[in-house]
Amino acid sequence: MMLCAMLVAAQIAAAPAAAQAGAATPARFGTASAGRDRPDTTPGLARPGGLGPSGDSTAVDTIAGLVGDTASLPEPDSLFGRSGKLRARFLSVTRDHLAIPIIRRLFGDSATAAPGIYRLRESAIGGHPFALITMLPFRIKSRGRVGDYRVGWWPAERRRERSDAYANPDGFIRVTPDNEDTPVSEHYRLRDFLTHDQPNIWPKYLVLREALVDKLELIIDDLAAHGHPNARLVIMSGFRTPAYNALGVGRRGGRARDSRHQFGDAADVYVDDDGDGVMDDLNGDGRVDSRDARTLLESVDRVEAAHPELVGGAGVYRGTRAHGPFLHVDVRGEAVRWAVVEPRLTRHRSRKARAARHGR
Ligand SMILES: [Ca+2]
Ligand SMILES: [Ca+2]
Repeated sequence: MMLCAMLVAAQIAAAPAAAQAGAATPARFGTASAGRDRPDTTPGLARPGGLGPSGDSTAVDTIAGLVGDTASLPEPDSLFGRSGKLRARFLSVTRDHLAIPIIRRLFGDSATAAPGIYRLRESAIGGHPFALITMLPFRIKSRGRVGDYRVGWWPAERRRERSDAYANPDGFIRVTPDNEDTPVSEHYRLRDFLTHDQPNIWPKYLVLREALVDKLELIIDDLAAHGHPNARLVIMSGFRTPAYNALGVGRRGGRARDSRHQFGDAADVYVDDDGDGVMDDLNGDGRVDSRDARTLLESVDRVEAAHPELVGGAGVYRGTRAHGPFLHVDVRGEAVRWAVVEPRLTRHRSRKARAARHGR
């Protein structure tokens, strides 16, 4: 049976040569010390949910070299991630997914030629939508902006990076009103991870790592296996541009200067099945507090035990007037835990947080 060879190639930005030149630094993971990441409580909550119709509908293009047969389909993990629920792969010149034979076969070398979103028809592969998203190279940013969108400066642009995990991102995903509903996984779309600022500036630019998306899907799976089927895991804050993150750095804002949110591999999340905008009573004790975020943390612990390559930070946060309790989760490459919880738990938290800061 022949694979459907039609792709919708849309939102192709001009700068193909730049996409190939490749000045971006690969995000390698080594040691990293702990850092606290505080929430982004800006209104405009991004939520997973029903995926809207495709916003990309401009050019329909047939790219040579896409025709194959179903016998050549990959092992599920190679395309859909460890969760089996990824619906997009991000391509940069430093993370060459075209090295994966099936991606080269499906999308062809052309996908590296121009940043954009290359979509397979849903019937093409396992009945799922799937897209290859080619990023703009990091070096396209100029004077703290990409186009009209203000991003600021990443830590490694200003000073020596504390570790490889804090190198500059690979590149940017260009997000427009027409493509923001592009699924990146079964439960999440590009828009769910956008920084909550500059509402009238388009395109926006997004830094996002597949490993984070994969981990969030695995957490949803784990919750299902532990009494919380179809959990609605809401992203309160995903990617934060350094410019936006800087607004909350320090004691008052509580954000970490080197926050993982700037690297597209962190999200502040909570489960909100009842849709009231705050964490549900996950542990069933009749109250909504940081213990419910701890229940979510137990899920993260199990996911990391099963998938050590997805380890990262996890921080429990109590609710405030501005937001309910939530869990910070990231994939920084080193398991780190901290908590900012109710007063009666503070002493315990402080000890753990100190230990985490010292890399224990
Ligand atoms: Ca709720
Ligand atoms: Ca509870």
